[in-house]
Amino acid sequence: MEKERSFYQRLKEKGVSRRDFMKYCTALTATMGLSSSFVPKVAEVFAAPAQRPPVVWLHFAECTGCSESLLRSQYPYIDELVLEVLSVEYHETIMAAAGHQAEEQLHNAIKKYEGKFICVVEGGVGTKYDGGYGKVGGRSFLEIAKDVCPKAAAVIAYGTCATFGGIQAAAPNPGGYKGVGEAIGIKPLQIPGCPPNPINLVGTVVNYLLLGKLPELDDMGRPLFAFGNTIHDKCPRRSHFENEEFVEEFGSEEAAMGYCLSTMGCRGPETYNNCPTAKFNDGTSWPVEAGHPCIGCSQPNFWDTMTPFYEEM
Ligand code: FSX
Ligand code: SF4
Ligand code: F3S
Repeated sequence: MEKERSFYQRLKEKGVSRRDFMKYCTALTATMGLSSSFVPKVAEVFAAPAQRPPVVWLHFAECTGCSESLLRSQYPYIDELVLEVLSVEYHETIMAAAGHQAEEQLHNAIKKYEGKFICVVEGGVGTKYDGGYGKVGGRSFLEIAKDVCPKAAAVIAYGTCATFGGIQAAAPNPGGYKGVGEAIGIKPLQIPGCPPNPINLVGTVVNYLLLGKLPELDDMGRPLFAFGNTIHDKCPRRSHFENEEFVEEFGSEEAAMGYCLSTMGCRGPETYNNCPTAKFNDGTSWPVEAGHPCIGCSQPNFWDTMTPFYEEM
């Protein structure tokens, strides 16, 4: 009770009402595919966490957009998520330590929590030339991944770079970049998207804390609650697609009327993700709603298979 009261007090100080927070929990519960009777339980995971799993967050080859998207998820505020729900032991972007001190923190965390920590991987892993195309602290991404991932209780590949290799794996891919699973021969839970939607990571973690297990996955290791449908399945422009009402030019009247973007290169029919329902920035909008075709950012090898983006397939 006391824990809970102080949680709501802290939220209030940040300008988040209890009602706003419950709204977030309702959206999160729906995204996770759970019935609304779970909303109070989901809220409790944040307000009075029973356990705080240690997390080691690795950065390999990427743009850091994945961390950025998480840092911009308004509820729960990142510090609440990081400090209250998870115990983040190592994360290069947000940790205060640098250099040798940071390296030491990584080694200590792995030793202390061996077999117990969640390893979140962001970024692709170079496999050619002994991983020579990317290093942190003198060790290649490949070496770090091989050392850290097998010691984790669970590995979450977050973002298209970590899941499928991403931009650095695009042709001609001189560094032999791959997703972390393929690079070191493991099967991580995969949350693709460039960037991925933070609600899908939060949903996965809350599922784990609430139900004591990871969510149900498809054959690529993606949570079904987020990747069970295509963009096209749930697209609000879908009726225009069926009526063959297409946008022929950006900025046109048809674009403003919300016509289908298939003619502008939309890859929604081939892309599995929950953007139409989860949306970004606290449910404000998502690419197709904002008038831009889906570029297929959560699909394997989309830089090679979905380009040129603005041409109809
Ligand atoms: Fe990749 Fe994440 Fe795209 Fe960027 O770090 S999925 S390039 S949004 O940031 O890995
Ligand atoms: Fe499908 Fe894209 Fe058209 Fe939406 S805009 S209906 S996802 S083709
Ligand atoms: Fe990516 Fe398409 Fe969603 S481009 S963010 S999967 S709408």
